[in-house]
Order: sequence, then C-alpha cells, then structure tokens
Amino acid sequence: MFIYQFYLSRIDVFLHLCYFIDITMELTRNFAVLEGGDGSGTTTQLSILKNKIKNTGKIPYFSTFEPTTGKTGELIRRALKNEITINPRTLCYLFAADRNEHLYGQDGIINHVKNGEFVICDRYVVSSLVYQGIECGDKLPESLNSFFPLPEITIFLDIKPEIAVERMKNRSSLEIYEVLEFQEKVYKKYISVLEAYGKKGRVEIVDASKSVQEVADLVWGIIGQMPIFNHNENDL
Ligand code: ATM
Repeated sequence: MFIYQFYLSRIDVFLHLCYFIDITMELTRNFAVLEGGDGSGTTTQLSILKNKIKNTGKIPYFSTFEPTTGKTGELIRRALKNEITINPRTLCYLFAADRNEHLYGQDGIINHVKNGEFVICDRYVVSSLVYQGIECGDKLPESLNSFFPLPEITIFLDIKPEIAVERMKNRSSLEIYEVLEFQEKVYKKYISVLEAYGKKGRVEIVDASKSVQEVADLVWGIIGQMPIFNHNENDL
C-alpha cells in the first residue's frame, strides 16, 4: 500500500512537470503580452503601445485583452464584479474557455498572427497561473493552460502591491481581487510563476512604479526591438 502511494505521488509530480513543460513548448511569433497585478497599468500601457505602433504606420496590428468581450468573458466579468457567484475552479475553466475562443475563434489571435499582424494582449496564460493558482492551486490552471501557445514575449509591469492599491483608490468600484491582502499574494505568485515560465518563454520585467510615459518608453524599448519592427522593406 505504501509503495503504491509512493509511486502514485511520483507519477503525480511527473504529470505536473509535463503540464508545465507543455506550457513552455510552442512560441507564437509576433504575439506579445502585458502582465501585472491590478493597478500595474497594463491597460494604460496597452493603449499607449497601440498608438505607438499605429504611428509607426508600417505594421498591421491587433490589440486585445482578457477576459474578452465574448459571452464567456462577460460571465467572468460579472463574477469578478461580484454580481454572480462562481466557484473558483469553475472560473478557472471559464478563463481557459474564454482564452481558447480568443486564440482559435474566427477573429482570434492565431488568425491575426497568420495574417501577418502583430498582436498585443493585456493578460494571458500567466494571469491564470497566478490568479487561479492562488484561488484553486497550481494543478488545474497549469493543466488547462498547457494547450495554449506561448507568446513571443511577455512583459511584466512590476509594481509593489501597496503602490498599486493606492493607485486603484481612485476607481469608482473595485473587483473581488482588488484588495491589498490578495494583491500581495498576486505579486509573490507572479514572481514565482515568471521565474519558471521565463525558462522557455521570453519574459521582460519593467519597473511600473515610474511615470506612465517612462514606463511606456521602457515597454517600447523592448517591443520596438522585436524582429517584426526591424525588418527591411526588402525582407518583408
Ligand atoms: P483587468 O483588471 O486587467 O481587466 O482583468 C480583470 C481581472 O481578471 C484581473 N483582476 N482583477 N481584479 C485578473 C483577472 N484574471 C484572472 O484571474 N485570470 C485570468 O486568466 C485573466 C486573463 C484575468
């Protein structure tokens, strides 16, 4: 009985690792993600970045975010606003379902990338590994997200939770995760998830406590160096 349990736990660890290795296998070129705790400024930076790319005038782009505006995304937003109660594990499945549609649906990320566009997304797999990892343990988000391709680059907007929560005080209403105690957990989890995730995918860390413009410059300093922005006319 003991030996059986011993091997079972080893198999469990092995499967756990396989899920994670899977997550880090496939890279999607010209797909970049902004990640960060609440109040880190991902939405603001996405908007500035979008305008910057637009102004360069050369690269077709698609700017997007998760949870999406689709039916599953809408349901998730209602749960985040505490309008409806959804079990955290169910929410984990919903985030994965929303992401699958976001990737593979008709107007999805994969089709945009295939069309030669540069895709920038506010939050992606790492958000699930962090938020749902805290809420329901690592196994479920790791396994559900193991099927999704990695972006070419993930930029983490790094800001201490105390400063982020202070920034959020101006918001008219707060979502279920937007309290200091939870954000402290989120910050710690980001650091550990990104350490593992960064071994296969490219992760860049930006100091998000700086001014909006300084952060935007740092973000562009990374994105602007990506191969798609550095092709010669002749290469295209
Ligand atoms: P925004 O604040 O970026 O709109 O995201 C909404 C929330 O969704 C955010 N936390 N709050 N509040 C993080 C959460 N979220 C997850 O929990 N898992 C995910 O996979 C994603 C994409 C977002």
